[in-house]
Amino acid sequence: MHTATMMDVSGLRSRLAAHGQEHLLQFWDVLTEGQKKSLYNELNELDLDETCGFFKRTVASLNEEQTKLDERMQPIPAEMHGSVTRTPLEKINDYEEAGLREVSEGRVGVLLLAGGQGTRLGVSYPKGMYDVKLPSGKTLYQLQAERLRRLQTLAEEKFGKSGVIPWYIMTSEHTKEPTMDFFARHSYFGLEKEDLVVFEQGMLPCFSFDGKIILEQPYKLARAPDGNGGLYRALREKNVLEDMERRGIKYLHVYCVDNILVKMADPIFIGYCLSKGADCGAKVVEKAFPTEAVGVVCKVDGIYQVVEYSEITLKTAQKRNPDGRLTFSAGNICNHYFTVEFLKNVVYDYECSMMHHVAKKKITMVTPEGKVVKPEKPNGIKMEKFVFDVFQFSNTLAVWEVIREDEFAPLKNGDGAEKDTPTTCRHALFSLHHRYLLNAGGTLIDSEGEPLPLIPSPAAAPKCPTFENGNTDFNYNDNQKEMRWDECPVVVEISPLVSYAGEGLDELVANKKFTCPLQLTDRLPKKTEA
Ligand code: UD2
Repeated sequence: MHTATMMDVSGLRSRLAAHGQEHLLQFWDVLTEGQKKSLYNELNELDLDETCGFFKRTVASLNEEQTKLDERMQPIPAEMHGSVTRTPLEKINDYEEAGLREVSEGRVGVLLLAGGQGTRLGVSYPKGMYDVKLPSGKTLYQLQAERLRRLQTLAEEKFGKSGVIPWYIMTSEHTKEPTMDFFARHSYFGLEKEDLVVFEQGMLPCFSFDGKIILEQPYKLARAPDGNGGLYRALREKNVLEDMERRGIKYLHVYCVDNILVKMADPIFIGYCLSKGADCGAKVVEKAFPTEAVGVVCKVDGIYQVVEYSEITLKTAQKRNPDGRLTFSAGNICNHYFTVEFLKNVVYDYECSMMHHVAKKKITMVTPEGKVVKPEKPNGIKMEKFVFDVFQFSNTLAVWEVIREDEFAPLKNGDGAEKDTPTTCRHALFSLHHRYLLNAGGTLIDSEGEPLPLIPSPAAAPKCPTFENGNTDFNYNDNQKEMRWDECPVVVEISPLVSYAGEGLDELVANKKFTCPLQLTDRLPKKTEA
């Protein structure tokens, strides 16, 4: 009773009506007092001008842009971007050294985009907590934390100075608490608690196609995170840039959570961007096929930009050069470099002018009869900004092409899907670590003592163990289970605490033979044969 009298419902009703949103109070009379209070507060705090303005602007741009965009797109010329495969090793070493120097000086930070809802993977917890069933049972968050620790050590060993790489983690309403609890439960995986800065991005109401905000419950709006480009607003509103400045951070590696091979604060990428005097950078891989779900780095009206896979037409995605290669082949892998100076400009001067993109989604909603339904086809839109949309404000964008097998294996779908699953991620990591082992002079052998080929044929397939519930007992026979050859050709896992990217393995593995499964932890491996 008391609460209801405090609420100016008729004032709220007329403000909603002025924006065509009066339906949001359609269940008012049947709500409990608690529900009324909750809905009233939610609506009262909503900036209706801004939110409805976003919707109008987003939809208007959608109607005019689509076909025209295709005509305005141009590929980036090959000579305009660097590539691991076209750069001499000495040069790559120079880049790496420059990057490591910055790490040792404490001028490099990493920022993880972890506010997504992971709908495709179908888990209710943050993706970073996912265990892809490596022999060690390590989650994506743990792998990332350990790569940071190792990189700090490498920089210190090289330059005699220990710089800390602070880890900024952007979460959202759904992912913040579980992420923080997870790290606390695991003692921050050996990192210092104060070097982890977890902050939350904004949420926006979802709209029906005709511009009505959707109710998820009779007393609650349907809301979704405002896209990974919500980063810029969050950096401002949560004072994150101040934290970076206080720590003396000048360069930031921004990446998405689900790439099991991600090279945290990759010193080569940082060194390359530094050498170009870039304010922004993007890592790319050559697109595998026209409809691969990666954006393409290109020029639009002469300005560097990423055109997202959801916004490129099939015709343009399929376009080929005379040599048969895809015209738009620079596939974005959501690994970006920014100078903090550039971010300051974006956050304070340009963020407001960045447009939202439309994602048509199935949004849980309440019917006029008050029934909560999960629609079977898209019934509304989520508005999202994209992290790479700031490239348009860059003076110098550096594009660095890397080898897919070394650096890109995202976890998007559950097992059973065709690609980007826990199995493909595991496989990619084993395969990379097998190459690290070979490069360091080690050999993997089968039960007959024959070397395992790098790319095994069905006939050469070993029987592979599975690792349930983080089981780290490597009794091969006990765990043995037949799997398809291409699911599990080799099982080699090298702890990031032992090696960040293949370095430092010689003394452990040179001239030695190993059988699968092999796990190199910070201790000497168990299965060694002279
Ligand atoms: C992203 C890239 C795409 C390609 C692909 C490679 C964008 C917009 N698209 O597409 O071009 O590089 O990755 O894997 O970057 N996230 C948030 N807040 C949100 C939404 C997402 O933090 O509101 C995070 C999410 O947790 C993830 C990252 O952004 O770490 C990318 O999100 P996604 O997996 O939904 O992106 P995807 O695969 O559509």
